[in-house]
Amino acid sequence: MNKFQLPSDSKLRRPEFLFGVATSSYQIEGGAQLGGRTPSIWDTFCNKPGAVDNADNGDVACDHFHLWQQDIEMIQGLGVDAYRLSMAWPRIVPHDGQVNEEGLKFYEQIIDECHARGLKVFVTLYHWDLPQYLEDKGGWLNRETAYKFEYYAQVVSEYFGDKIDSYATLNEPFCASYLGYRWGIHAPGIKGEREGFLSAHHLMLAHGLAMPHLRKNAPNSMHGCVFNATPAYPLNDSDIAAAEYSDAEGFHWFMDPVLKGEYPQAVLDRQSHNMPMILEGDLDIIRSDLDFIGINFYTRCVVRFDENGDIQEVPQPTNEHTFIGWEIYPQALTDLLLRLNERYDNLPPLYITENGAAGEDNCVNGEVNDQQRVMYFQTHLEALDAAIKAGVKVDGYFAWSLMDNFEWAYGYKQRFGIVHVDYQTQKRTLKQSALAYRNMLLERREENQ
Ligand code: IFM
Repeated sequence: MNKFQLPSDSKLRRPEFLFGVATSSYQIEGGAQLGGRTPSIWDTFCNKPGAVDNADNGDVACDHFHLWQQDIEMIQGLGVDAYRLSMAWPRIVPHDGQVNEEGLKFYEQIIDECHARGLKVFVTLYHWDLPQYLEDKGGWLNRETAYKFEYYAQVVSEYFGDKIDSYATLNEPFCASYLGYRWGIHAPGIKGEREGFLSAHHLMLAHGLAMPHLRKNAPNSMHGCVFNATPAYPLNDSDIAAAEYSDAEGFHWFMDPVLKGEYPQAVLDRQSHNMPMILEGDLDIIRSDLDFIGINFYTRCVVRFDENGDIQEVPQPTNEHTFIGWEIYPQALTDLLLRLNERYDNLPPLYITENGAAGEDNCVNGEVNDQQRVMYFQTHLEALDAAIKAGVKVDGYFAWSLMDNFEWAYGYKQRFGIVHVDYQTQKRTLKQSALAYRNMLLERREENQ
């Protein structure tokens, strides 16, 4: 298939529906010691023996630090409407309280180039590269970090204002807290149940503290927050409560305080011994009216209660999986969006800010035949369309990722790009999925002209 097919009545054909591609700073930039940037927790984590597959790191990554211009030209060539990127906090505030003009300028040239090429710019302020100097003082376990983030958000929004079309405070606070501070598989590599929930609360507090600055400094931009959700399904009828709880801890825990001003009771009860100190007024800060919510969706999970009453994930080996081991189950995207729509009365418009598949892609004679990814996108676009037709307001979709990049603890082996990167030469090659995306978008553009 050399083009994603959208049926004639597809809601994704509307000209106002936005298509894009997404990346994040640490995963693509490289230039780790250039332009005044100081280390982030990921630079430190990558140096820990055994932390990252193959001892890979983001020192060079896709060398976007030098190749940004050609990369933006390539993005424009895909026919997308928008580019979602993140800013590296330690490039902008490399030392406590000290702003790096060069870091701001680095992103300014990228934003200007995108605009000159007709691309909207969606910026995420925090995609996990916390400055190491803050981790040295406790990182997200220290309440102060939330106020440091407020300062950083203020600096960025004062400088760029409405020039950034869309601001997201955080990307996937689930990963930043649970993977980083609860299970220790992401930076900074801390393991502790209490630490997981404490860091989560401070991240959400950081979101809430940043919001008024974003509103004030960029009154015409959109403001939101991005959550990942892996919806749970019960293995048997007796496991329905297990699936409900899995969702509660997995994503209601992050979305409820923002949209409802409260944490889900089921988690407060089950994890009462691990609960953080929630100060009076914190939930008023976190609760915020958003212009959009970003949803990152990749897969689902099937769960059951084990003999101890603990929730256990049950692999589904008969279904197809991507190279990273995630089940392909597009129906879960439709189900998730419908469930969110039902749960929150005040749900703002949604964007699918990430969706994609990992492969072990090889470039052979200048071609990358990533058929599984092509099918993945095709079926997920259909699942998204079904949710929109059933009444969920979704305004855009971003493919994860523009190009192969540093996939955190998996290093460079897991390739999520629609564009292949040869890390020896930094050559970019459009995979079949990129061509299918481009052909669909060009056709849609012609139709809408
Ligand atoms: O690569 C990551 C991204 O940084 C955050 N969301 C999930 C992606 C795939 O694991």
